[in-house]
Amino acid sequence: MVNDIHKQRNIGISAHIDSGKTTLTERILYYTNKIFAIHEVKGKDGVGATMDSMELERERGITIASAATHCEWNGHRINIIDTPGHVDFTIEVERALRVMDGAVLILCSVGGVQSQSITVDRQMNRYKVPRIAFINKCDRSGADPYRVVDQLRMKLNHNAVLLQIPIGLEAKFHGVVDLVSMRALYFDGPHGEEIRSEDIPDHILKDAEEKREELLEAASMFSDELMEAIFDDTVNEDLICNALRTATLSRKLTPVFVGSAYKNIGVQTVLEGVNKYLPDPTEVVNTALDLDHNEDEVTLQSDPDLPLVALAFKLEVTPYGQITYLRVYQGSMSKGDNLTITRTRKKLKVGRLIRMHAGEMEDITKADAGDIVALFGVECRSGDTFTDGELTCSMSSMFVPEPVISLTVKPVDKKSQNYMSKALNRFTREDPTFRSYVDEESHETIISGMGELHLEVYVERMKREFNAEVVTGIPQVAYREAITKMVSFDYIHKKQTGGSGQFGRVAGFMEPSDNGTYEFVNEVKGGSIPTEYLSSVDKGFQSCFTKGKLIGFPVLGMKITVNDGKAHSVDSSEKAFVAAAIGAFRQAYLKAKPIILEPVMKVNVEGPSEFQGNVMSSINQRRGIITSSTEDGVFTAIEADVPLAEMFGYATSLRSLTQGKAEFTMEFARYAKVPEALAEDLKLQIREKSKGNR
Ligand SMILES: Nc1nc2c(ncn2[C@@H]2O[C@H](COP(=O)(O)OP(=O)(O)OP(=O)(O)O)[C@@H](O)[C@H]2O)c(=O)[nH]1
Ligand SMILES: [Mg+2]
Repeated sequence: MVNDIHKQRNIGISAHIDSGKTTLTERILYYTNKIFAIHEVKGKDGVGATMDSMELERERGITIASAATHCEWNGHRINIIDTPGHVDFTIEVERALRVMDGAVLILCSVGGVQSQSITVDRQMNRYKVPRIAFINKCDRSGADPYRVVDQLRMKLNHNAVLLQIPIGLEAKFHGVVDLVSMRALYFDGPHGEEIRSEDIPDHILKDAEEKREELLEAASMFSDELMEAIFDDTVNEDLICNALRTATLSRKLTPVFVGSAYKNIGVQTVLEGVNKYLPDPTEVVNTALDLDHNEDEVTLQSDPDLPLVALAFKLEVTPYGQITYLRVYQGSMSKGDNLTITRTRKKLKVGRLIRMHAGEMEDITKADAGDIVALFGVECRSGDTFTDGELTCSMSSMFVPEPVISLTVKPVDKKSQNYMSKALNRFTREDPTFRSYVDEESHETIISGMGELHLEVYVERMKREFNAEVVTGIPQVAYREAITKMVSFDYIHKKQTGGSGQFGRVAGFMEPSDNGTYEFVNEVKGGSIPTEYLSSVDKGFQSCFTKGKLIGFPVLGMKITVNDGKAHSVDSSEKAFVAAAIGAFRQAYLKAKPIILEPVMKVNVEGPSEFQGNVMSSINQRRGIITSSTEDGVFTAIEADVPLAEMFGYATSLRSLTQGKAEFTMEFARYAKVPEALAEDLKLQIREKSKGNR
């Protein structure tokens, strides 16, 4: 096992759906001797790819949950997370990128930069992840990696530079020219495991030289040494690699590789690229908040001898215990160590420390800074920070998108009821974008998530993994409420008849928030509300957000300022101030002119240009606004913002409008006000429904 931290890589593999992430990972595992046979996603042998270990993933041929594995290549140890491409499972990409040091962005040589490539790229930017790009599927008809490089530049604003050019394309694609070594590489043997290096064939020598010039010019911007060597004609491979490494780490250049994972062409060179150009853990800045010192930001060092700081970024609840995926940022942890969870200050012992290989666990005894491992059998939440008790610090959390769609689920009998609650308990713990609650009025269980597929997968898993037979309702839009006016409140909660009484007065004002998040401002002077009760006031207000008074949907953030109040020396309590805040909220909320907000989706439709008119009118009919449309003579890509409420059943109508030749993807863009006329209808509908439930 390699122990040198400079030879450690943590990489995420992310991209648009179906671009070949799992297929690429399967090859990587094969070439690094982690697995001894290659199985295809949806392959004829019916086994399925290693990383798609869930039954449902194998059946559908899509990745649903991200999976971690590790391998060794050329003296480097590489931890890999293969993520799903479908937007409904975007949280899986989010948490992988949160903890990875580098990433491989895969693109399809035919589809190019697609809507989800843009989303994934944005996520990589959010966590400042340096990446290399791999243009896959060069064997497909219509493959044009050069066009994809242009799109990387134009659409994603990358300084994308080809490190390779393809030898042949489509059915004739059979190797790559490495522009750094100026050698032609072919991948022989039954699975491309034997690399044959030859002189560049004459017919592409000129192209290769031209592209190498471009590569040298781009790389030399990051190295004076290389620049000089170019003038003196003393360029060597090391100089180029060093310059490219500096450039990639600073995220100012994206090296581009080409190949075909399926046809086993070029995969090893991507692995080589991971080693050469992506950062080791010491080359990435990671910070935590020091709770002992005013939440000051401290930079963590990938040093195993310093106090431990680790982040739980994903968990899986199994019947035998919880698997908690951890990234160790500083220090080290060993089997038998005592750890502290910063949030709860709870202590726990490391029973089993493991390394994950898709669905399998391998026991280990120690993990050092820079590594990605898992704990088995401890209880914690996703996003928790672990320390060895020496530091009290917390790592910043990751971005969690709000659910946009909900569904009622009804168990068919008592037994299923039991199983269903077990399943929901597990899913909601594992996936922060999946929520479930019981509606107080209708007593129905409602699940909500990121899209139809997201909910469908969980309903299916309830049946398969938990034996819970459920009947589902029609998907509903997850509306939100938000106030639009500033209003003041002044409320006294008083119960002073008999026994110990309750007393609390809360005064202040509520106003719309600028950024949609909740903010609680304390401007109480002279202790009119004693400090110890302020958190109860805050808690009381927050408890009102789960169900707004307008249509009963959650309230989006607002700013609440409390500037006055009153307490009673005997009758005031935390409970009394929670109640006072709830009273104050009720007093002011409807006066603050709440409106209904609906999720608006970014919709992307791609298909043959002959159907452009049909597609556009289908979007217009759905209250959509077309934001861009690009056409290359054959294919048209249309981007639009469309309210989710109008998108149910769109797959079916698009199919019939375009003879099944167009595809669409959508993801949440923002909340927007529901037009007045529709809002009235909605209020009526919801009122009718709740009457029916009584
Ligand atoms: N022709 C061709 N097909 C490929 C290539 N790589 C992958 N595929 C096929 O593309 C399909 C999708 O591949 P996956 O590896 O599942 O793609 P993915 O990116 O993991 O998909 P999700 O995880 O669902 O987002 C499968 O049928 C693969 O066999 C390639 O290089 N060439
Ligand atoms: Mg996959």
